[in-house]
Amino acid sequence: MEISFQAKPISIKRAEYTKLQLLKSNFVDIVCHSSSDEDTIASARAIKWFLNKNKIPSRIISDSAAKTFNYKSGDTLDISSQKLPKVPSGTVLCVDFSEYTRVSSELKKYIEKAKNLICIDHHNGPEPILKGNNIYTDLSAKSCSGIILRFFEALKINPPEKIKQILYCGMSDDLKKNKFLEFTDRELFPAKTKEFMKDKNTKYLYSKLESELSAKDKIEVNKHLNILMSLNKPEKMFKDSLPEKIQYNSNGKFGYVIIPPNDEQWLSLGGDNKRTSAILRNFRLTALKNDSNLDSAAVFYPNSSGYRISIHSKGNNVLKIFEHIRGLFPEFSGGGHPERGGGGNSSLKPEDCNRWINSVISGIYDFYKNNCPG
Ligand SMILES: [Mn+2]
Repeated sequence: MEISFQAKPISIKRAEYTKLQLLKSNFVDIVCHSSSDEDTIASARAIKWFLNKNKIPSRIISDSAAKTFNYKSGDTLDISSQKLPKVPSGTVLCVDFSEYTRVSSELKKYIEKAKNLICIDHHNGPEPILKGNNIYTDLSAKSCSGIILRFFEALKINPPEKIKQILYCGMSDDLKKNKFLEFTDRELFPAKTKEFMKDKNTKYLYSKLESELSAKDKIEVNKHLNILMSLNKPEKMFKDSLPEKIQYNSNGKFGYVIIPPNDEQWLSLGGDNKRTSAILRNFRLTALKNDSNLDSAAVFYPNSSGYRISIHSKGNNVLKIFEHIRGLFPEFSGGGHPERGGGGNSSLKPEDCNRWINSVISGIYDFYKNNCPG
């Protein structure tokens, strides 16, 4: 039997084996990874629909309150991992992850006790849960939703429109993260990148859903995913206010906005969440694009655990900047990639926040004084 479960067409034998594993269960716990995203939730919901059709009871489990992430969340999360019994009563199916590092230690203990365990995934990691026939990983797949769609295709199952719409959402969100799709504030629908066009399987699966869904269904999903195109009035006002608040260092290489700890506008938008962070990200990228002299753009903002900085750099200086701050201010914690990163302190006390902001800003000023004179 083939080992891998490809986002390319799946062999009927392979799909039938998975189906059998699922349908011989008296109950299925469908587990999503921590910080559940659209792809893991979509995969879980599609499998739950399939089990339900076959009269197998199941529930969806996650460490985090998935309802803040996921599309049409009403019936998403059946049980949080904190409320689980000690031992699973039936099969445990992990979707969109296959390593223990993706769940809490409580959920890990629960998964370990399963008598029958199955994983469907498109990631690879250092601490795999399973080896053998019950793990189906396809590293070529750009979303777990795509693998689920291939599973249905092999079994000649045509899911209802609602399930296809959910899979379209899961797939689109992962394609966005993989930079296969790009959402802008000019078009509701995402642009397909060169990488997308080169990937035959992704192209096939995405186009299949695109052609089978109504315009209304697709618009609904893209409005949900494209935050910048669906801002409400207060969010739009916040977005427009950011460029007016920008401050610069003396040579104009570094621009930043400070959102004070008790900023009313920020709090009325719900503080740090998926929507406000999309607005802040757009601000940084737009500032960099519109100002050729600017090398990095940052926002300082409060969240529930303390005070944070998020920064983008055109010259790929983020990690160098963080290293420089640490040289002057050893307790600074931050990381990420050369072009974007973040850091934070873990105190909400105003005096700690102010001291932290001042240290970070003076560290960055010092970096640009030394590295980009003029
Ligand atoms: Mn995924």
